[in-house]
Amino acid sequence: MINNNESHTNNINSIRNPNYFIMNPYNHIIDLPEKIRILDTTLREGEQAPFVNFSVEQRIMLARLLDEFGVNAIEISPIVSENHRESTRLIMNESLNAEIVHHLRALPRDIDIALELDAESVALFMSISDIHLANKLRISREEAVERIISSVEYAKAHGLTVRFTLEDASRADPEFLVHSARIAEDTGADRLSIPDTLGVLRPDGMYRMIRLVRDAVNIPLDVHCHNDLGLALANALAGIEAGATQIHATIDGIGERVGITSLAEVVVSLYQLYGIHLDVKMELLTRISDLLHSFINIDLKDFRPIVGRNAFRHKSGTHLLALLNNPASYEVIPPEFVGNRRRVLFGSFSGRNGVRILLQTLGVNVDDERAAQIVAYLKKVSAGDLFEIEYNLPTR
Ligand code: HCA
Ligand code: CU
Repeated sequence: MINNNESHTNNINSIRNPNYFIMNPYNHIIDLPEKIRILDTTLREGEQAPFVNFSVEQRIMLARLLDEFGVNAIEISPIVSENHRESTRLIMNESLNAEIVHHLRALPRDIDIALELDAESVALFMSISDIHLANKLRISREEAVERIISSVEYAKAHGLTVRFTLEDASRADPEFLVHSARIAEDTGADRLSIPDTLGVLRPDGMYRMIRLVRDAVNIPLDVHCHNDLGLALANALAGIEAGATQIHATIDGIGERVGITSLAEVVVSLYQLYGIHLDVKMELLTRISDLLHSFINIDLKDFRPIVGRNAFRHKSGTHLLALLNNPASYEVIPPEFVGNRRRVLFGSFSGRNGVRILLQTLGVNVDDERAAQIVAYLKKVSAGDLFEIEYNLPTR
């Protein structure tokens, strides 16, 4: 039976039945990092989920409850809109115990937004896979390396704690992954996130990827696992076994397409399958999930991998541009392969390019300037996701 003499496990102390909390003999004990941290990204990744849009008050309520639960970090993106900036400012005023991580593109102008908010901790993200470099960022590997250096230098020069996210790491050339990780470390990054952005890894693949980076750098690593094939929890656990020390999760696993590792599933699995005592109030988990669902009206069937509506539903504008160039940029398999459909949401997350391209498919041509005005308006009124368009890419 797992030792349960810690104060936060009161709810477990009250469960006297000895048949619970037994270490299964097939789950042999593994040497795990001493301190595993949980980063909740419901307010960032979660809000990238189709038809999930929070108000300022709702973001604050979620942050408070997640903090009371005991997550180590709460990630939020102040760059999305004025309204997100205000939410970030108010959440920072709450003096929570959790580290508040500002999620930004690896660009000085995004870092400036965080600095204006007196951020202490930032996460800079930039793709490093060739498919994303070519279709999303349209830069070379050399330019990507320069961006890592200039953004990390800029953030460090302003005294920030810096995580660098090597987006789409799992589809990047392993040598370039290692090179990028070393560059980020040498420039001063404090930790790295090594995400499986499209959910393409098996657990043993995740294990090898994390091992590879861990053997190359000394700074701590985060795992961020997408659920496109239903492996987000398994892959996060494999990443921890390989030496990562921080897991990204969201309430009920909501996120881009079908989402990422679920907070409740991962913290209970760490306890039940590994005997890891996190300093968290497990008894709040159901309330946390209920709070989320009182704010949004989503059908969790939509979040089923492969067959759910969200499996090929795209929300963010930058993803759309990459999709148009090459749909494999943000799809693990083509929707037709499983009889599903590609859908793109029109709304305040669409961005200038997204708005322009989507209106074009409806026969409305707007130039860049007009598209920018529309986006500014959609953000100002917090329009959220307004409608979706079935989006069949031109055959090439
Ligand atoms: C995205 C980016 C990201 C970033 C993860 C991280 C991913 O798709 O919008 O910062 O650790 O999955 O790569 O969510
Ligand atoms: Cu993600």
